[in-house]
Amino acid sequence: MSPSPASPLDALDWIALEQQLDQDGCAVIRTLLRPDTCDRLSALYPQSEPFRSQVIMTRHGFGRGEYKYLRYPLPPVVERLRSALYPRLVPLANRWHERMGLPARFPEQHSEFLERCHAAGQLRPTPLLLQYGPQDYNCLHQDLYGEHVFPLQVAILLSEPGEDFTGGEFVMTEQRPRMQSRPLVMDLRKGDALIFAVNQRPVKGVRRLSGDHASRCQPTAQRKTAYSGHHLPRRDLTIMQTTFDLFADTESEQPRRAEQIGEQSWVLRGFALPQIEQLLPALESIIACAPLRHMMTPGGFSMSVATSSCGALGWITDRSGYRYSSEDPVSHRPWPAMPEVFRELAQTAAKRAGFADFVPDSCLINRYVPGAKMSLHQDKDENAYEAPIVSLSLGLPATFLFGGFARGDRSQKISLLHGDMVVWGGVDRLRYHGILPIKPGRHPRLGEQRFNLTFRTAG
Ligand SMILES: O=C(O)CCC(=O)C(=O)O
Ligand SMILES: [Mn+2]
Repeated sequence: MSPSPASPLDALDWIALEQQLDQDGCAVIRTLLRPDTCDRLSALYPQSEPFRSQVIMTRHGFGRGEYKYLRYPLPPVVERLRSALYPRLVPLANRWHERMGLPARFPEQHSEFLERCHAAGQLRPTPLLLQYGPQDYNCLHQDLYGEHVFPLQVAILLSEPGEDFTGGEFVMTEQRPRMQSRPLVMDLRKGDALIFAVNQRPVKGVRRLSGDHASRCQPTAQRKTAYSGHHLPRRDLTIMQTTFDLFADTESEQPRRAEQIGEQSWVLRGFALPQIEQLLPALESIIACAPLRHMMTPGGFSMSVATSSCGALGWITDRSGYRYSSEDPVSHRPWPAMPEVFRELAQTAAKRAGFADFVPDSCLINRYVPGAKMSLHQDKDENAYEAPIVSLSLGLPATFLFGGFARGDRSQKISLLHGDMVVWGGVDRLRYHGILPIKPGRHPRLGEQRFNLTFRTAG
């Protein structure tokens, strides 16, 4: 049989595959790609043209190894597989959603689903090639890229176990309510495709969400050839993986530009990106000295964001109110000093927005995980309002609400991405503002979280 690219799908027993997916949350299609097709895809890896970005996993604590996201136009075989597999999986995806009480239903054709993703700002393709060498691994994780999530994804092994590499098993765990999580080790060969749940699926006898995690881990992908000399061509473990949705535009590639959002208010897109390699380690060391904590509002609620501070003064809240304090109420020590790279960035951003003499003495650090938010409020715990507010967004995208001078005034909705800054002051200094609940996602640098740094002159 020499099938045309889509025809192997027709020959498959989709009833059995669905049953398997229902039962285990994953199913294997044997030899979905022929060995020569696998080799052609793996051979793309060293090239740069087919890819839009590369992730070195150690840099983000994701594991060890690297992966590259394919750019549009996708290699024809990937494009065909994605659109041919999707309609086969839609009935099951819709059934899962119905059983889990999730409102979204998926359209029949992949092109229609892509349109829906586009409308929500999810524009970038998610197919990727992962490459693991000796000792590389990938920590357990989920692939969630935006608001629209198709509940099933596919990984195809492009290398031959035992020949190209040893180890490197694909592991999935399933978290079950009130039970130990169940690990599954997949036995895959070159060209085999694994269809698996992205995050949640219904489980028999459990009517509500199962809290199921489909994840993978590659312990010790070791080349057999590694033992026989270093001159052999490097043949590692390569995997092609794709979800059926699209990436939200979370990457640090937004061009630098300034957008005026009020008389004395600006969004400075991508403003912090040139300093990002200095900013992230500085942030990390502050959090190591003054760990993030969920503070209590005066009304007795725990804030959904976790906070810390650096600089002479740190913003705090507890049952006795909102205020600034020169010491960390947890350690009773002064807050960590404000790193020079923070101060300089805040000053240049303020200057760009027309506030030449900004001297911040406080930097509040807010950490949002998906679902966390900040209700509309004014920043008015500072001693004086001459100085502007300078805020930096890092990690997952957020929708910033920028309102008027009364809580009920209409707000602009502004999407803030990694590296964007917002400055407001002067006549706009007391505008109401807030953050809508953060959508699920995984930022390539910071994972499943957003950080906001707010620079103020408080004292
Ligand atoms: O997270 C943000 O972008 C805003 C934070 C904020 O307004 C605040 O902490 O006062
Ligand atoms: Mn604020």
